[in-house]
Amino acid sequence: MITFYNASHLRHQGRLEMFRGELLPCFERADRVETVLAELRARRLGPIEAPEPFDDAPLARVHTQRYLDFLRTAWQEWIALDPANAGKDALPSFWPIRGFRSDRLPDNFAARLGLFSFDAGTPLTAGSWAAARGGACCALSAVRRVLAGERAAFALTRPPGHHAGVDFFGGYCFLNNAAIAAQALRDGGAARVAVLDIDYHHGNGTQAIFYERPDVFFASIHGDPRTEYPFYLGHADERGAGAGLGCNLNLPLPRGTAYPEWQQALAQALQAINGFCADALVLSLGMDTFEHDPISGFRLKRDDYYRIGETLAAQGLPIVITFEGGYAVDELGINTANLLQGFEQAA
Ligand code: OKP
Ligand code: ZN
Repeated sequence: MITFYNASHLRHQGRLEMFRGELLPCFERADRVETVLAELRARRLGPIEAPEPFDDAPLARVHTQRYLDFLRTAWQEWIALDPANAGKDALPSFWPIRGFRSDRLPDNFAARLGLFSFDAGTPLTAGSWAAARGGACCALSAVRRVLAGERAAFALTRPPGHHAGVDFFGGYCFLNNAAIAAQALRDGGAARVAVLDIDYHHGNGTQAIFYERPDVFFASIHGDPRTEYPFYLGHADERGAGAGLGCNLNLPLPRGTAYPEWQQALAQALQAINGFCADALVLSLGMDTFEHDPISGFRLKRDDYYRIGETLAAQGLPIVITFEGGYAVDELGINTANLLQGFEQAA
């Protein structure tokens, strides 16, 4: 399988994230992607290429121009507040919750930072825009290959994307790579596209982007939002709205779920995707379902990932894979390569 990797991900290295009243070192670290890259190379799982360049147009198919402009200029504005900010990351601490106005852009940068975000766990750094953009270019390059007839392509992206919405960042995500890929597949001729999200955390951004769309099906298997991040979306009764009613499937599972129950949810999601008659699949590949993930609660084991890869290959659709979460860095490369190898051997 071809992998797209962009070294500019190294420019996004958040320092601290807010958790329960203290600032902790970021879980979303650059070595996550480096360990996956090393394992793919060691197993010779296929060519590794740099992404092709793309302009902002395919990003603006998913995100608002106002949000993209904010991301592009955010760092300059952050250091303009105070030159000493160059040594710190920007973390929001104000948000326009119910009853506040979000139609007016505040002049104050800290107020704008909160307007375009939903948590204090996603530091914006000097290189965040470059890194996120490079990741989106990996996803778009993978789409281009699949549209040209390749069965599968892997975008080894970080920061991840599935929590980012039309105009907000959060959950370590800035640009929604899976949504950008799904939209690019649509724009490239695929009439119906399914997004399958198997990250431990619900892909609230992707769901919201396509919630009223009949042409993009979203299915997600994740920790139950009653107890798990992102808390405010991802319940089983969210089935789509308007023309998109019936095109959203959430399969929340309790903390502690192991592979036998998890794979039943996978079979259910794939059955729904079959019923939708998708022409192409985007896989939001979060690897934080692993039993030793430090921030998640499922109990998948390393060999389970071979089986997942085989199951996805048996499904038969062309597939664009975007990398999402996964924080057990020591095993992350092995687990990810297991899934891709399982796919390749069954494809
Ligand atoms: C991003 B992705 C950890 C708290 C968790 C945010 C989790 C974001 C997950 N101390 N906070 O879906 O893997
Ligand atoms: Zn996750």
